[in-house]
Amino acid sequence: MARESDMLRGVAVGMGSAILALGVGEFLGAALADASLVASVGDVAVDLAPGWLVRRTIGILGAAQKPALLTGIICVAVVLGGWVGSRGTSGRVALGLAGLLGALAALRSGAGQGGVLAAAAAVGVGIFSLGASQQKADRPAVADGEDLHVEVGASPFEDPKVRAATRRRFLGYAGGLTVAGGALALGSRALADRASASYRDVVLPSVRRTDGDRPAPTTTTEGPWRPPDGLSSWITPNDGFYRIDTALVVPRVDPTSWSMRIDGLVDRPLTFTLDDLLARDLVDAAVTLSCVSNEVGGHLVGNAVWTGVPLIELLEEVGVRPDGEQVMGRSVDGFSAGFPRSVLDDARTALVAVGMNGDSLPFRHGFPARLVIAGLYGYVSAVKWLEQIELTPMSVDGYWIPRGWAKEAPVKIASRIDVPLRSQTVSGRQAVAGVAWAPVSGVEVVELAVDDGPWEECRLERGVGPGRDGESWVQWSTVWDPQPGTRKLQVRAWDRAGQVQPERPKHIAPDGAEGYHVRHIIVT
Ligand SMILES: Nc1nc2c(c(=O)[nH]1)N[C@H]1C(S)=C(S)[C@@H](COP(=O)(O)O)O[C@H]1N2
Ligand SMILES: [Mo]
Repeated sequence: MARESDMLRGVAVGMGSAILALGVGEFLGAALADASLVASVGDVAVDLAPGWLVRRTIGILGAAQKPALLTGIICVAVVLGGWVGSRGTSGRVALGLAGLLGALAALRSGAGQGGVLAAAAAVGVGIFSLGASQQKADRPAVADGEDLHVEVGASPFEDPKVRAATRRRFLGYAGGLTVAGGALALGSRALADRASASYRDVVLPSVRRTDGDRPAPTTTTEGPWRPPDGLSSWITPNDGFYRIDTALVVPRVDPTSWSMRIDGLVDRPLTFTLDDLLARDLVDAAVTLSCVSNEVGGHLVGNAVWTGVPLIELLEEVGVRPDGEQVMGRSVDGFSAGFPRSVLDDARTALVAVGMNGDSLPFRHGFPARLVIAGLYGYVSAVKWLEQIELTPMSVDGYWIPRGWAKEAPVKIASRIDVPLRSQTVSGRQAVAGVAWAPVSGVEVVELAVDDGPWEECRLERGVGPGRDGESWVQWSTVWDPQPGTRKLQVRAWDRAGQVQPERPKHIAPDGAEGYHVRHIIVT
């Protein structure tokens, strides 16, 4: 009898602890990283789910798919919490693992260290509240105003009055946890809403120009093309765009008081407010942004349509002096990145960007303004939460240079296999596909080799969007009729200057990874 109620108490407290942990995770996630742990886990679930299932559930559940998924995740977490509460140590291990999962999902969705911190705090609070209830369990409640009369040798819990009081106290405790968790979750929504209010006030003008040369989309002789399941979309959606920065807490800059100055080795230093920038003739351009830390086959790369003011126009207005050889961007959070001004001579896209894929910049990607320079790794160019552009001699170093990364960092030619998915078992005729980039000249050819056989040219889709053709990645695909066994797929790209992607594997440090992306696929 006591056993059974012990267990029920454990379940109730476990569930309450799970709700409190979720609330803490959501609140800190919103406060630190502008992210929701539950939503991050949902994204992972969607990514891991087979394409047909996702499409089917969208078909059945429609727009309710996302809320249904999120509700599902919360329910699973609460049930798991109940189970955890009914166990001792093994439950805590499970809780730790759940937290690790949340942290990984948060990292994957670009929540950064703030997301990991939120997940860790959630687990910590969960374990603490379970532990606190354990201590209570060791001390029975005293029934209202009465002394305890306990038979020697019997557990105090055997006394029905004590049992009732203890049960009440535990239910009260579990209820308290639930209320606290719910309040925190509501608080996290309020935080997110308050932030997005200032965000929504910033509206991009609807009329924009493109400076690019992207050719009109053509249909190849092979006919219209349907992207295979699992192939990265040509435009990376904002909430799926990788995030890399040193910020523990995502800066939430107030757009009404923000301004950016251009100074240093210039004739006329100038300051621009956000309204100043928005009132100008804005340009749209699709540009692929990559992190120098992107491993061969990695996902620290994405393609977006950036909206902004051409940097070159702003530099002309301030009048750069001849010794102003370096463009050094600085952020509100003390980050800096610089590149030679001569990089801009080839008329590549270089923007003080205020928009990303038609919206204002998301907080995580630099609201209200950032630099985007085609063909340069982010760490020497793509300053988010931009506050200053300083013209300096080359001797001044940005944030990552004294930390061992190369001073100059053009993006290297690279290609990636997206489908078949890693460790997928396949059979029969099917697509092999992926993305390749070689800014700013552009990808000329992508080739695939099976089992170290001959290199075969793949079909390219150059994407439909504004901007200069060479500055965005291309999607490549081919049809593969595999023989059973373990097969080795290898991809490489050539740029329009006739350079092939370097074959010899090279570490990301100091100036970016090299080597062919290889994927071993089991064919049945
Ligand atoms: N303020 C600030 N801007 C920054 C960084 C940073 O740490 N702080 N990291 C840079 C690096 S290393 C990269 S790869 C890009 C990533 O941009 P994203 O997070 O929008 O993908 O931002 C760049 N801009
Ligand atoms: Mo980076």
